[in-house]
Amino acid sequence: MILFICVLLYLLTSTLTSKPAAGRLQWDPSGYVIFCPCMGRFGNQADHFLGALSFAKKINRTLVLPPWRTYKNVPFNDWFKTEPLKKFHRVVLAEDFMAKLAPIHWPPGRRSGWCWLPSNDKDRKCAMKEGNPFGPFWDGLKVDFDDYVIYNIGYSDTNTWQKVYPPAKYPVMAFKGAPASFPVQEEDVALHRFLEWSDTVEDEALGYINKHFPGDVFVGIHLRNGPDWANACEHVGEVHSYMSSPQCLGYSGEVIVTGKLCFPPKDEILRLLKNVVISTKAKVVYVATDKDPMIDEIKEHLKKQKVKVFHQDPWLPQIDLAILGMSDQFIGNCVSSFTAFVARERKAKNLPTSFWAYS
Ligand code: GFB
Repeated sequence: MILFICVLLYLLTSTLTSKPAAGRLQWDPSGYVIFCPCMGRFGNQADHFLGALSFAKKINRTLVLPPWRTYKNVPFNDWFKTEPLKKFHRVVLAEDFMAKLAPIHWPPGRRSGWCWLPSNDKDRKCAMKEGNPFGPFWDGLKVDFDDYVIYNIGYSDTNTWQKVYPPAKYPVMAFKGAPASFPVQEEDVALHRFLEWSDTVEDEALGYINKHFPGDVFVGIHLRNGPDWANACEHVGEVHSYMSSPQCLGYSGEVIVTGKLCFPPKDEILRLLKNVVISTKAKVVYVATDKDPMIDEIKEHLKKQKVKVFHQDPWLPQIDLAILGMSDQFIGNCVSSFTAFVARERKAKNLPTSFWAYS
């Protein structure tokens, strides 16, 4: 009898002190999508992320939120909140997935890497971890692959994905790259409203604004003018779509991408900026750039308008992005996905954006 009471008491107290079910991660029988954001830098990765989010929703699998990739893996929630994404679809942080779910449901020995390869490719091997950033990305999550799945289905053909790869047989789709196209598809642009900056990024951006120009109307500009960009713009030629150009030229590809749109000349930058400063009655210009902030030229050209010009080289490019997103008017580079990130965020908040050499 005493033993029975002791067991009963133990069971009762352990139930009362255990964590609530809501805090535990439950395995999703509908399966998971995880991918390496391995193409390009942050702007490219963000485009791909939105496409992957849309894909995961369409095939009804939980999206594992991958770390962003710089020279290292940066946990997704260092830069973005996870809760707003859950209003759109089921998501779980990669670090939680690996720590709590993978050891039981996707253990070593049962991990396949997924690669798209053309059907006529004779050497059909999926080199999931070959090269940088592929190897370091998966190493960061402590994932090795035992096998691979080669597919040849387009990401928009979601019915086929569900039919061919049922979750009971394929619980985790671990893609070598994002299951999405670049740039982000037109219908997925609006998903950006679920991407909200983490408190760390937002506080730092607001902290800068409040310290340097609190309450002032300000124009944010993005000058993408480093040597890699100059080089990329040399290849524009006579194309109808180049990198993120659909964000201003549209997705139908009717208009040609000009060299000026890609690498706007300084006189165009000064001309448009002056017009915008005058029309918005801005007191401040905030310059974000990867190379030349044109501070002296801007100050000289806007002498009469008496604007103050600010530029920092923040330790995180995301601080520039967040500040640009908060500006009263933003002017960016139509071909750059760094600009595209800001433009999408502003569209979601109903804030205006203009592009250099585009009217
Ligand atoms: O973001 P992203 O993919 O945009 O890559 P693009 C550009 C990177 O350059 C950013 C830095 O992620 C930043 O690290 N950068 C560019 C900036 N502009 C700024 C800025 O205003 N402020 C700060 N702080 N950093 C593509 C690349 O870049 O350009 C491709 O993703 C390729 O890999 C292509 O290099 C030519 O779409 O502009």
